[in-house]
Amino acid sequence: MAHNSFPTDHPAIVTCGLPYANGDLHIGHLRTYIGGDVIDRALQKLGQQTAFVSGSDMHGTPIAVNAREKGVSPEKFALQWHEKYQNTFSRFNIDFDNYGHTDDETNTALTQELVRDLDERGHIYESEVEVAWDTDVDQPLPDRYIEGICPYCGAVARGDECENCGRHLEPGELGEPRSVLTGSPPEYRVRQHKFFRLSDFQAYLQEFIDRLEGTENARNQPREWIETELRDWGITRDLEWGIPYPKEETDLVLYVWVDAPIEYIASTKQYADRVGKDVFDWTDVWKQDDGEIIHVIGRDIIQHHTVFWPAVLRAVEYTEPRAVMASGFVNVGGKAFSTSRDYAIWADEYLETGFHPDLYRYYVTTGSTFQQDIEFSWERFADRVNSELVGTLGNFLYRTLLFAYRHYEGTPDAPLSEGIHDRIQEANDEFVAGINDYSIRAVGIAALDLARFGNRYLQQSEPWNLIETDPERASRVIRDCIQLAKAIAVLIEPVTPQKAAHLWEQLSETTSVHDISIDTALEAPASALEEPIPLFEKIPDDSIEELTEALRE
Ligand code: B3M
Ligand code: ZN
Repeated sequence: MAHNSFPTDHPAIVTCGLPYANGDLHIGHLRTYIGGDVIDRALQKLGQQTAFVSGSDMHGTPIAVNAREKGVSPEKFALQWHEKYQNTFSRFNIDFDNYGHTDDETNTALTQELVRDLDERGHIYESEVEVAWDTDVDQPLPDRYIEGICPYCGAVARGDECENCGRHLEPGELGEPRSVLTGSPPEYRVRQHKFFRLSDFQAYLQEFIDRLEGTENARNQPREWIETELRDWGITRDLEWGIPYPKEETDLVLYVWVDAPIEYIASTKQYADRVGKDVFDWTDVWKQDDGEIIHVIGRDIIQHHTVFWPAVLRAVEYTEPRAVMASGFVNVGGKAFSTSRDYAIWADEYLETGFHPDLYRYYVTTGSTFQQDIEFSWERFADRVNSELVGTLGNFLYRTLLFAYRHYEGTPDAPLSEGIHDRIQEANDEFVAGINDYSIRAVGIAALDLARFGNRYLQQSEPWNLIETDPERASRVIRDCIQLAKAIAVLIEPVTPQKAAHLWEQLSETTSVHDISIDTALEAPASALEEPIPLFEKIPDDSIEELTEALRE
């Protein structure tokens, strides 16, 4: 089943991996959310109906562990972070249509409904497992309560997941286990737990992975896991914090990775309830044979989104994901950010520098392909802002608008040159092709290349001389450049939405640059223009030195 190109007739849904409501977000985390926001905005520019949803991940042992350390309830602890995230996302212009959380009523009810459904359809069985127990404090040690050696790669890992090799781990798989509460080796006790028959879905998953779109890593990495034996998936935990298993026979809660992705559906439902079924029908996305679900995630959670999750969706007869876009990490000085060593640039810290959020959006979107890791340094940031945004984009726009304002008080009355029309059409085509390839980088590059082209065109045509020697030709060149400026605003909007809106205003456009389609890039510009102001400012060297110093470990 090959998918139709975007835009399609179905509504699409773009989701972002749910952040654990567990601590501050750094600019590395933001990469996934910016990526989701860019692809969502870009799809809309193609005329695709979309909803962009996510939510906070409130459950799981890390939150239970940290809340306990702070002496507050997990609920209160997680809700505080949830509120903080909403604020951070909006300050970075990450514009979700709905941002819920996994502990809210919609998700709790839907999760229980789907698990009951799985149970009734025979996809769940009960089995005895040996659960690690800390005898010093007399409590079970699920997931992150325990640390040990990953059986696949030998690195130190926590109970349910190895950060080093990205594998999901089942309880009991860790070598040399230790309790994170007391450091003691655990005792193992036999408990009854629920398992999802993942192994039944092997053949399905092998086909699914071949038709999955998105970034290559999301298709290639799981192949090995799907080809070899698929172990059934333990879906309950001995915890108090979580969504209760929906049958009274047990007091277990669901493993956090069961209810977390269901929030994608719950969040869509909340959005649909708010705007009304005639505007957005959530079942058109989630209960269709062929739907447009695009998951944007970090590369460390590929297995959950390409193995467990599609199997669950299949089991309850919901729509399978069309695409998974898995982002690389953001490294500083060649090293990953580390929350525990406070080695990170926090989202708040970035905002406190006074740099516009769109600058970072641009940096992280266009600096590498989405799936590659990207290196961040303040020097490199300043270099790219100064050369690409100030030197190329800002320079072209300011020169054009100032010339137009001074000599014509607006767009000169002249026809658009055919060559320029074609060049803009080419940029539009690159944008469309980029999106169909899930390349958000291509979107930013299409706009920047247009500015490069514009600068060359100005340089070669020299309208400042033509205005004396060939005024007709001069007006034509400036008319062309205003069209290029308009096209740049349209194309760059997904990447730098606020800056694009400022540019749109300077072009005296009265619509919203967010709502219009890419065809607008070729529509006639407004005739009267105000005096322009530069869109981007050069970052001085000394501010960068200070920031770099502050980041040293
Ligand atoms: N809460 C965060 C992570 O592991 C996790 C994602 C859930 S997405 C359904 O990166
Ligand atoms: Zn490992």
